[in-house]
Amino acid sequence: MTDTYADERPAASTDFDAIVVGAGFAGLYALHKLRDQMGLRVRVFEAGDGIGGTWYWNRYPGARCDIESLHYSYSYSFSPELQQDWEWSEKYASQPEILAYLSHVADRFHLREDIAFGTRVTSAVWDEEHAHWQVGTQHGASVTARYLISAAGNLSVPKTPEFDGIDSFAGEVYLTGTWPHEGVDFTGKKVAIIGTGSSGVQAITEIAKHASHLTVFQRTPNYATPLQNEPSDPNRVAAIKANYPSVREASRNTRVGIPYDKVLPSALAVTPEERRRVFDECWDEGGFRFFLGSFEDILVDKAANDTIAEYVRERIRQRVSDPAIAEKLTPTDYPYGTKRPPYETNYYETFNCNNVTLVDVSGAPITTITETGVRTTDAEYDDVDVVVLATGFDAMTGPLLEMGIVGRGGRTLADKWADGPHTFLGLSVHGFPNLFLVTGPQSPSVLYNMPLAIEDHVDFLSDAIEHLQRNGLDTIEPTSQAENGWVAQTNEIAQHTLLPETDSWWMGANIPGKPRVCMVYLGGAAVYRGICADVVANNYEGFTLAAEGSAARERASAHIS
Ligand code: N01
Repeated sequence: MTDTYADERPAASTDFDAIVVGAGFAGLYALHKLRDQMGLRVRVFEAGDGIGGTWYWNRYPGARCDIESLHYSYSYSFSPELQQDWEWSEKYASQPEILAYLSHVADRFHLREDIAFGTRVTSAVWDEEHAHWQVGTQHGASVTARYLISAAGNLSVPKTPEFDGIDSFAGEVYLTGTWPHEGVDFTGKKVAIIGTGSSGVQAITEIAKHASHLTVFQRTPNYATPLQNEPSDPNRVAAIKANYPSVREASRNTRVGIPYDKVLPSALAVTPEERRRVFDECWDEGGFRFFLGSFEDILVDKAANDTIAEYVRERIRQRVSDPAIAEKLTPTDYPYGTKRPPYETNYYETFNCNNVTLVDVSGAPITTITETGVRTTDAEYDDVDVVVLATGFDAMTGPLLEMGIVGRGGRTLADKWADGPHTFLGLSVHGFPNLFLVTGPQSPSVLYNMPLAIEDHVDFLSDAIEHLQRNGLDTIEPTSQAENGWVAQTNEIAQHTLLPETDSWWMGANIPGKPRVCMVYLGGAAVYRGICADVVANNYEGFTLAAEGSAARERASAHIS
């Protein structure tokens, strides 16, 4: 595939005003906002052959969102007409339905024409002299733009498998994060799946319905709780559509972008009966309500956490017939919610089926994918037709470090982030002017309803660009002082929670050798939005705004002559 934009280059000091990397939720909105509302010249580079980002790649069986599509609104809010027109068929949308929604958005706003598909960005170098980014792609093209916007997602680089021998396996191997578009027929096949995170839990339940045998390799049991999916209720749909602006406003003023209105202060301040009533209610409502809708202190007080953890354990034991299997499926050695909890539909019941075997590899790690199956340090599991890797992602920093970003003085982002991410507000980096990270590390991102988090960041960066243009400025860059303060604040907030205790991708601890540091700002979306608003109100406090590069020189020479 070749890039198609070479002959479109306008006669300007840069090829484009902005380059956006990625055409998922973030890239599509960034393109619409910058191009259609601000009149900028924008090019989107997308590695995939279609729009959708995470919903383009993750097509594994059972893939589905676990934030409610309508009520808590896993969708864009920027267009009231779009909100009214689109109909979600289920409480929690499936991957095909979300992809259809994004496809509708791309068509409705004529976005595809400015997206170069099948084009991965391989380098992005800040040109100090001209104050612009020089962006290279896998096809050898190189273009310039004043602004570089990463909309590359938080979970878009699959983790490199830690096992030897994958290439020698005689059967089929699939990664949940790069699933074949034509689908996979598991009928009558003997399947091995590795990983029991959100992807694994969803895939296991579906694959077990078709495979002749499914062997599940579990290293850490998860606290999976019911999704409670159901068809959309027309009365509820009508009520929300009649009140969309206030629903959105309420979402944005919460911790995670989901307006749970019944959260009580402490699990320890109520009677055991009341606590159980609350947990039962959250369980029955399902999804994130169980994780974040019960008591405020679940993620900060170990004793409070023990109460919900024990509740889930009890539920698991009730649902799994064989007590020995139930024991293996029950997490005991880390607090509830310190790994991102999966949501499920009949996951635990799947292990009551005769065609499903659970292998606990916590004490005997997988070493090799052999020609015929999976080898651990103490056993061999042969006669496998298909291996499915649901082993997760190099989250948050992975997609940014893959892009070959080089800032002022030739310093690479990889070098700057050698001990973990350093950002201001999770959307900008000192030494990397005019670079914006949509839902970057150290923003609320993955713990804030993503479409809303994305819209907030795109609105912030487009306002900043508008501010620069209005004031005849070329660059925006956080000061090192502001950045250091933000990193310290993010880490300090994390230390007040239970999250750092557990190995999770939130902590970078799922990748051997990756710096262990909290990747998410845990102060909550509402607080974070207030901080961003103050930064803007105080004339971009924490940022240096400057006139530099060719635009400044052109203005200066025009002035002299
Ligand atoms: O990845 P994960 P995921 N040997 O990292 C195991 C979002 N998401 O793709 O816990 C054996 O959670 C690993 O074991 P352990 C959501 O934010 C959302 O499932 O490291 N096992 C773990 O069990 C989610 O959190 C949705 O001990 C190995 C699993 O692989 C995020 O994406 C759906 C191993 C990886 O779990 C990532 O989820 C899907 C090894 N060497 C995903 N290496 C919804 O919206 C790894 N594992 C519903």
